Amino acid sequence: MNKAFKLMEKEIKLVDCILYVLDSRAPFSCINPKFETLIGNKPIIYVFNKYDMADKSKIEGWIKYFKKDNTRCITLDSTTSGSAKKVESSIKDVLKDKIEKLKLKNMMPIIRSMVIGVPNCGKSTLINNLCGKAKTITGNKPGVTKGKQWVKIASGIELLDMPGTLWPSFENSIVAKHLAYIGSIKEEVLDIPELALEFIDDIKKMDKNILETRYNIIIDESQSNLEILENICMSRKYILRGGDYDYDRCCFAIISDFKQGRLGNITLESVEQIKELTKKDKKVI
Ligand SMILES: Nc1nc2c(ncn2[C@@H]2O[C@H](COP(=O)(O)OP(=O)(O)OP(=O)(O)O)[C@@H](O)[C@H]2O)c(=O)[nH]1
Ligand SMILES: [Mg+2]
Repeated sequence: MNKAFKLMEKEIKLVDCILYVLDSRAPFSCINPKFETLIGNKPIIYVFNKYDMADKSKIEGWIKYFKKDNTRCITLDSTTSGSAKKVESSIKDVLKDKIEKLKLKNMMPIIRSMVIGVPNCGKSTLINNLCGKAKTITGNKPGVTKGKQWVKIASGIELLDMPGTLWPSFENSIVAKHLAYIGSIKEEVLDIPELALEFIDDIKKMDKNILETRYNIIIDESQSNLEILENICMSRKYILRGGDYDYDRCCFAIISDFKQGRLGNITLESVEQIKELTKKDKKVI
């Protein structure tokens, strides 16, 4: 991801503002600590994308947390046609002084915005929504956009689609886990069975009802995560020919269910967890 970071460093000089796309299922984990110095004092618009898949009350808390003088926050479902109009208004509003100045000089105001965020958070989908056409390639896996791409939208705004950026090592293991759950990290480099057991543990602590409803199981306090996984195997009939549990299939199915939103509207992190999320425990995924 160093290449993408260098590209960003180079292109950022050309833009007037930043559209920082966050996945509303893990908005804090989508903030790259390395970006702060790079962005400097360019205005930032935080887009809480995939809002349709999120826990709205937790997002309310995050919006209060993120809102600073020079930042705006927008909630968005980029897959709904026309929904990104509010992003356009926000860009114009944040740069109204520049637009006014150019108009006074009888110049056509051109506004350039760079769209950044972790892989798979919906950057390209958001751009397509804004221009009303599939001008960029999208896909439900990380690393779809490989290089920069400028896209013009009707109202004099030019958007720069960028490859998703991750940081080479994660200083916080919760952040690393959350980015894996939301599909920002390539499955090939993950230990899915281990991740699925962690996921069961996290969701069980958040609200065990989510797992009980989806998989038609009952969870009691004394059960281990492995026992819960085995119950899901039984309930889903993920059983191998010899009668053993098909753990691998079940683990992939659970992670995929979350990624596809089949477990309901979930936001994995809340503002109250900020201490846990910022603690440096140096686990590298
Ligand atoms: N439900 C929902 N899905 C979304 C939303 N935005 C994007 N998606 C889906 O998320 C997946 C990733 O979207 P992309 O636009 O390719 O993501 P990206 O950030 O450009 O990804 P990279 O180019 O890999 O960094 C696609 O399957 C989109 O349909 C949203 O607001 N809601
Ligand atoms: Mg993309």
